[in-house]
Amino acid sequence: MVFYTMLYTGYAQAQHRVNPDEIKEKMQWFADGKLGIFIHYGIYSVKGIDESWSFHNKKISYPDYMNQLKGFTANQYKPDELAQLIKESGARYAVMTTKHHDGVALWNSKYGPLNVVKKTPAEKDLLKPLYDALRARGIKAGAYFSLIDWSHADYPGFLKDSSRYQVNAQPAKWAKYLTFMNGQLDELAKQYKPDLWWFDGDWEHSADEWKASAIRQKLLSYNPNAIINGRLQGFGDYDTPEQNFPVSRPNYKWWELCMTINDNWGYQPQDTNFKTPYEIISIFTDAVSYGGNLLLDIGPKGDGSIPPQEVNILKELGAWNKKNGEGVFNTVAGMPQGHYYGASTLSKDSTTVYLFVPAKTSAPVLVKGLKNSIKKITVLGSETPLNYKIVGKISWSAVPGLLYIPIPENQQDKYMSVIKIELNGKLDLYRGKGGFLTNE
Ligand code: FHN
Repeated sequence: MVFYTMLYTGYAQAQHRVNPDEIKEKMQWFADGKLGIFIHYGIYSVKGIDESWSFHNKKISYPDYMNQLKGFTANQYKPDELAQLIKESGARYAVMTTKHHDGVALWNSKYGPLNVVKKTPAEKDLLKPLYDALRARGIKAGAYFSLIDWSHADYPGFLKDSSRYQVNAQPAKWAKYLTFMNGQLDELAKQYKPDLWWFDGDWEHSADEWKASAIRQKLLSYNPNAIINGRLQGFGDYDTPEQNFPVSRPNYKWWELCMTINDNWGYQPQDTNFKTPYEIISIFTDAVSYGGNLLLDIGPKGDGSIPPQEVNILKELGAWNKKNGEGVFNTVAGMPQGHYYGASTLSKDSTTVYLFVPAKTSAPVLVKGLKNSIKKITVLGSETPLNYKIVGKISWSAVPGLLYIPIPENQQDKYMSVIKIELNGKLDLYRGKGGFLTNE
């Protein structure tokens, strides 16, 4: 189970400094894309221990942690197959760890010796072939980058109960670290041109200390359309709840839930607590119904191969997306709570509602407060129109009746059926309290 001894400090809840109106065009592919695959790959998968945190939290000594460099072969790392699997899952983007808090870069950085090309038997750049393979398949390429670098001598943080120095006491040392870190960001920007930057670890310092605004400006000067996640002390483009599913709709316009496929980010052989395809599909559709994305994490083994359970889940998710993707990709958030007890989405022109119905539903599905007349109702994957019934409509009242839709067993999906309700006109909902003579 992922457990961070170090609690996030007061720096964690930075206010958004970016005006949504100014970024909405570049955010469109992200808003439409809905599903990303997160890849936590690093030397921590050699022993199968917590990424970076294991030495930080003193579960293992720093030298023992770094000994994993010697066993990191990546000899089964097959970027083309990985990109193909990501394509098959239906994901529209992928985010690869370029460097975690342990400071081990997955490319041949000229800033410092700590990278897999110089220090491991893998001796190769792990980013370029993956990004090429993703882009060849039309998948956007994202770079996870830890602002924290617990290995770097000029970085203050190291072990959970020790720090090398205080930033305000040694500003020149901190400036040296920022030069190093920005040098690596320049390398990544120039060599790999990420479509999305996924920062992590901003909680250890303030926006001023990181010079977060300058980082944002710099990255946008390389690529004005690059998207920056919300872990840059307020200078990012979208919110990133982690593991915890929001129960009410997040306020910010764009958001993405990042979540492990089992209980850990990186590969850990003892962790077989995989989420089932149904659980993942229901979490995914719930996120989309709230106007968000899912960034589903996988953890390759030390040799780079993907654990078979993860391959299976991505394939099942992909098969579901292939049949039901119309209700998810390129849609917008669904009806407000109260109209349907489940996840829903809308077509962008809001003339179609999609309802997500868990498998093996025997009772008819109920929709409340739908004022529109209905053109047609189908289950995705079938052309046969469904019968439906409007119950309790009072002829002289403006309040709509209840819509009941039975779903024949032979049309139900094995995980989650998607009911497509085509409306006459744009969705029009009754939001009142059941007033007798009025519309309220
Ligand atoms: O500390 C990391 C953790 O190891 C993992 O990388 C996750 C992914 O979002 N981010 C950090 C904690 O928020």
